[in-house]
Amino acid sequence: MYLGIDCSTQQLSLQVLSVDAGAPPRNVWQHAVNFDRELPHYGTRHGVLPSQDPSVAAAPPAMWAEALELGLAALASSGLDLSRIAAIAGSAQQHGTVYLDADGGFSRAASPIWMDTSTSIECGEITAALGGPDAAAQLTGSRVFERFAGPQIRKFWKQAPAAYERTARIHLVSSFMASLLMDGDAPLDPGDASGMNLMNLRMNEWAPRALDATAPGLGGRLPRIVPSSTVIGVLASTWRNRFGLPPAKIVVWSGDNPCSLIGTGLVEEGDVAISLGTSDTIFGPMREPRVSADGIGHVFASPTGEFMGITVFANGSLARERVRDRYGLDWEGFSAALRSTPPGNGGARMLPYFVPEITPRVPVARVERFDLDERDAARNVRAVIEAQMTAMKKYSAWMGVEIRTIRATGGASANAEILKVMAEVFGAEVRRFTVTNSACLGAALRAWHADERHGGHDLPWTQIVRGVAELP
Ligand code: ADP
Ligand code: XUL
Repeated sequence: MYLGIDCSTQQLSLQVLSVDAGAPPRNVWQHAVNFDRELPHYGTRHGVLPSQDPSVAAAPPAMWAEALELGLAALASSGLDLSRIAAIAGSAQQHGTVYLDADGGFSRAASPIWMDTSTSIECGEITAALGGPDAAAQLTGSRVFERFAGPQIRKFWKQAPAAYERTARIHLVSSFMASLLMDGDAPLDPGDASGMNLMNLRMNEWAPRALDATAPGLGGRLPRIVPSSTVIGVLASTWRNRFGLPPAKIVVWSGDNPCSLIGTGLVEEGDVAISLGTSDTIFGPMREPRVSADGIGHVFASPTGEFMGITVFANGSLARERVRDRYGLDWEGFSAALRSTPPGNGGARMLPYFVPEITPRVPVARVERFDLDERDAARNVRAVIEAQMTAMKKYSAWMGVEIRTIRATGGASANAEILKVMAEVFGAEVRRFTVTNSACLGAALRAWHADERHGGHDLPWTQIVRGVAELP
């Protein structure tokens, strides 16, 4: 059995796959720990700490650690034969940084996360030092973006130099969580490390020029980078003793988007997937790193050893929920509104930037309506969805993939009416995955792949995803 864990913006999910000879893996158990509801003492809203400054978004890393305890406690009482768990891999929201001192305590209490947009000045400084936006993108796979780890680290060094000095290790959420499992110092995989503006994308190693452009003495504070299929340790005895868990192998964690690539079965260039989660993302595999010429989107390393193109939208589920709540609807009412309005919405349109937007870059939240009456609930519902889908189509063209089929995943992919608008806007077939949490599934599949590899069997990725992360 293989355990996948996904530490996302709003919750920690766990999933166990059972792999029996000759048959595709079966999902035998799953569980989720919602941060706001189950860990209310941290005071987060949608997993984020309230902030006076709308450009600042942070979360308490201690909350993620406590969620891991709750998740493993649930696993302990699942009734599964835990001794069968051979390996554990994980997925985490990308870009968030965790700062530890030499004793393993937090040298920064709150971790900036991917929704933070407060580092425009640092982005400019790093870009200039790297020789301009295109040079930065060619080196790291992306122009310098506010939420990426590099600019966030630079801001911390500038604003709190003493605390930076005290920091012995700067983890991403993924390597922080893996460190907790093995009670050690976990490395990063290239997929998550490509969300930092610090890694040489073609070499999968830290880029000295980018480190120098970011903060002094940074190289010694970063984890190592190891291939995505690496076994990095075993489950620490503290967890084994507390929860009756076996000495399972710990596989290096990755970002939620690289894990989703595997969890949607996208192991060869061709199709794309759209994840409608807290953020909306559109992504697909790439054999070669074709960096976006117009600075939209990113190229990340894929867990398969190749690459992935991705464009990220901050106004995903939270924007849909804002419109839903504004008109006192539930998801059923939201769907009914989509059914009752025509494609094109009779010309009524919305720019739905309820929070600062990543794609296109909108630094200050603002919502605008065109030929759209704010009191008209149904048209507002259609306007937000059509705006999201139109932006996704426009800003994914750089990936150069002819989109014929879209694999839909994420919480909102449960909504058939939203997927209908997606199909209309893209002029493509949209296929819903039965698994909505493809990041967690992808993590569990990565655990299987790495375990086989560790045992000397290099299973092809097409075999890993067959029958479980495939289109029905
Ligand atoms: P994350 O990116 O944090 O992992 P999920 O992929 O789990 O998020 O998606 C959670 C979101 O899914 C919720 O915030 C909610 O807005 C949305 N959601 C759940 N059910 C529906 C539905 N029927 N229609 C639209 N959105 C939904
Ligand atoms: C990716 C991104 C988000 C986070 C949170 O670049 O910012 O998708 O990974 O899910």
